[in-house]
Amino acid sequence: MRTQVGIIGAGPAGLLLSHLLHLRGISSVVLERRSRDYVERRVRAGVLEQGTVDTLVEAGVGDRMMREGLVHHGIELRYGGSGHRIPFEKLVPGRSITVYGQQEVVKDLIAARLEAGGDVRFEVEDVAVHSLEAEPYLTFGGERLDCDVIAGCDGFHGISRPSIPEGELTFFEREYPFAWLGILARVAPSSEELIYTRTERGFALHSMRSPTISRFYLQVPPDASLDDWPDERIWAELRTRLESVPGFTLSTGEIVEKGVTPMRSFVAEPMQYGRLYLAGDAAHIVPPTGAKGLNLAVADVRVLTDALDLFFGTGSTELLDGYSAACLKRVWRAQHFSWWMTTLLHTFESDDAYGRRLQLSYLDYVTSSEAAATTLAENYVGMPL
Ligand code: RFL
Ligand code: PHB
Repeated sequence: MRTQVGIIGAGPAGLLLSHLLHLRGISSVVLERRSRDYVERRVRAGVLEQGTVDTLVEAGVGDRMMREGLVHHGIELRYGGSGHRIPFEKLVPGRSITVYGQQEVVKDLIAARLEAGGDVRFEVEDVAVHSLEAEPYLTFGGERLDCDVIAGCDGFHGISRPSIPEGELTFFEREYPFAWLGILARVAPSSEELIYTRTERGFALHSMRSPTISRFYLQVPPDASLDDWPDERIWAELRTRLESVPGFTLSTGEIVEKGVTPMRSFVAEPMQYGRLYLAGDAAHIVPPTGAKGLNLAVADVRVLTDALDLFFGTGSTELLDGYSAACLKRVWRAQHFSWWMTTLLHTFESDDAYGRRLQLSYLDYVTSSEAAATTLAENYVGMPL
């Protein structure tokens, strides 16, 4: 078997890359370890930057998102007994975010790939990469796929990054002493916009998926087990943290999904080796507080598509050679923003009284100074692509 680009992973990065390449007349095969049903049900991100929305619309896969996505023009920061709105329409005019589940993006992309006759293979076993320096190929389940280029879009736990010889990559990493417990519930959102809450008991986030489905996250200890979090305890804790301002009542409902996510910052540099190019979570991870992971994956894929287009069109490797450097500028901005939002809003056990005062001082600054609020707003809606 032969294709131009062998893509490992059918997450947002791999699927979007395959679709964008198809639009430029470049062939690809996507190899995914899990089943189609599994990847379409995996509940993850929900906030799409303007640039992500524009990319999906331009690629012709944005129709359902435009119908069902919720456009938001602000978020609330809640702490110290009051709520403060960060108004995007005033601070970053013309830019907004769209709340639309990552698994809906994945469903739309899979449908578009299959409709166009794309080759997306699910439940593929033992994917391995070979001969990365010269004529690369992939093997899987006893088969061999020759290609010109391999795209490692297989997420943080994939095989692409670890296949790069030791010493070729530098890793930058930070772990956080907490995790997020996330739930999806059949209940109308109690707020029109997202609420990021800092309390002395920890962080809480009120998000949503639709007018009838809400999404919530709680800061929990890093080793938290779902067994310790029956539904009643989750609602009680969400109530305590989110009902920290007068007049706000949290509506509760049936919990339909629960999960615990560790929090990590990670970057591998460079994001390429020989003919292998890493994109999305395979190359970098951010804690979800800044809502940047999916958006970074989309930005990487845009850069890679242009580079591959030039390569297959003219034979020039100029853009491919600069792929990692081009992506890492945006990656590091998002790394800083995500780290900053995380340290601003979570409680750290190691925090002394001094550390807490610093946090509250910065929250006061961000919610009272237009300059500081604009910094938050322009990063949150996404720096221009
Ligand atoms: P993915 O989505 O992890 O997809 C990788 C795919 O590769 C497959 N795979 C393999 N396939 C073949 N062979 C192997 N050996 C393989 N190993 C792995 C996997 O099965 C999978 O299908 O990576 P991708 O495409 O780079 O996309 C990245 C995003 O998924 C991720 O950054 C976001 O979900 C992060 N994230 C958020 N990002 C946002 O932009 N906004 C948000 O609001 C947001 N919230 C979140 C998040 C992530 C979360 N979790 C659970 C990590 C909230 C949470 C709770
Ligand atoms: C989500 O809706 O899943 C979500 C929203 C904002 C975040 C993280 C996750 O910062």
